[in-house]
Amino acid sequence: MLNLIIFGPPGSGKGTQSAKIVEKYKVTHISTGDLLRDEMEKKTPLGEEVRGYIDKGMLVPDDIVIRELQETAERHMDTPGFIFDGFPRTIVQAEMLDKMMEERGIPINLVISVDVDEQELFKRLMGRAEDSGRSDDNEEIIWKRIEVYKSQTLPLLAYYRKQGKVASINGMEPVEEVFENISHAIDSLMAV
Ligand code: B4P
Repeated sequence: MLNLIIFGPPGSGKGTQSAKIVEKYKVTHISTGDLLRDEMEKKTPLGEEVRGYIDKGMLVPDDIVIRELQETAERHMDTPGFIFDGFPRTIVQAEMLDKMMEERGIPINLVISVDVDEQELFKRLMGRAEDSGRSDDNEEIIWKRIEVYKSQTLPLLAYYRKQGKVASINGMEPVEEVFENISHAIDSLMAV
């Protein structure tokens, strides 16, 4: 099984690259951002609770995100692999994911870390704001999301570096070049 995490700040291209990885490697895409936005669209009590965090650029509490993730992953255990997009975002989430995957004998193989500088992140997300309709794509909240990433999510890189699983990719290049470099990292892993 090929189990990947795509890791990076908001606007680094995680969603964009995940779609291409799914097409090429036939893994199952799980984006916690998408799962949470689905809940918001359904306007369920859970969706309204989630909106309170996302609209402020804050992380949704671990227990909610972990439950969503586990339920979705359980439904796809017959897959040739997973790409986790936007998950984990905290150490608690990472430890839970490691436990879930190791218990099944299907550990995470590779963490693809996509690096993009802050000004470029802001530019991309403001560009997307024009047609995304996403309530968290606006100037004030974009900066807040970048701050939250730096304080709560970035420390995870050290967690995965200790496990020797991180491939750093320059996300400043055009989409196709970023994908070529990601493919190279995955192919090298599969050749071992
Ligand atoms: P996400 O849905 O994960 O949103 P995101 O970080 O903004 O990334 P996304 O994948 O959408 O954008 P991408 O970089 O592909 O999370 C949203 C919110 O949900 C979080 O703030 C949080 O509140 C909550 N949440 C989600 N998961 C959570 C968790 N695990 N725990 C707690 N809370 C959680 O693309 C951005 C733009 O860049 C696009 O317009 C794209 O076209 C462009 N782009 C991409 N690659 C490019 C390139 N190489 N060159 C130029 N432009 C590029």
